[in-house]
Amino acid sequence: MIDLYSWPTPNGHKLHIMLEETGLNYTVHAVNISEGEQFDPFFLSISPNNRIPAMVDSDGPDGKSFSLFESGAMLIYLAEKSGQLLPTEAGTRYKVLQWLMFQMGGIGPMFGQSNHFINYAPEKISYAMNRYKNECIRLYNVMETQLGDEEYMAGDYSIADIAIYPWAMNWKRRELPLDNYPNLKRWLDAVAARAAVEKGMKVLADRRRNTDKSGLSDKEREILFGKTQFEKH
Ligand SMILES: N[C@@H](CCC(=O)N[C@@H](CS)C(=O)NCC(=O)O)C(=O)O
Repeated sequence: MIDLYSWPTPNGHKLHIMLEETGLNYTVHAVNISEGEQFDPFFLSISPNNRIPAMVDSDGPDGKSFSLFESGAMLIYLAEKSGQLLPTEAGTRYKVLQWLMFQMGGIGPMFGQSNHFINYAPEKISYAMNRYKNECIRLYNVMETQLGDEEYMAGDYSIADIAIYPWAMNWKRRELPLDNYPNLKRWLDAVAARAAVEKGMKVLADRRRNTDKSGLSDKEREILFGKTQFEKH
């Protein structure tokens, strides 16, 4: 049994989709990151970086309980546990891992910062907004080219698509329409049409509320971006 600790954000959705795709038995536990539950001592014991998602597998390596954080590592772990969505043959495997790392090191941090400066920063800092918007455009172009050559990010549908989809689908938050990206749009539609993706994107949906722009209270803003983040826990 997998206990998943998560919240309905792009990084959480990666795992919701993966668990639905693989059919592994799981229970999801909500960690309300706007209320500071990511600083709860139990959660920090399995996720010392105070970020969702994290998980505990009661049947981990050697049959022992095993915990893991960082969504990319978790996707690889679940792919290996289930024998799905990550090929074993070296050539195709590293291709998938390459695009997974492209998400972890590029899409996640850049889209995240773009989102921050457009939607949450108390002042409009045009240098920062442009810097991250241009990085997003650059990453869109990389994906557009790749998806002109391949049906999915690394050939067949894989954990690379699962990692990228929840970030790419909410393009409105980056104010970057997809009109000039037909391959990206085709891929988004194909991934969205999968039953497991539809189901995964609905996990914890009842806990989601508007946290755009003015949607955050001062307390939530303090927890997510203020000194709570920099104190030693
Ligand atoms: N590199 C991490 C990033 C995880 C992450 O940034 N999670 C966000 C939600 S999408 C979070 O937990 N934020 C809580 C906080 O900022 O305290 C991963 O891929 O797992």
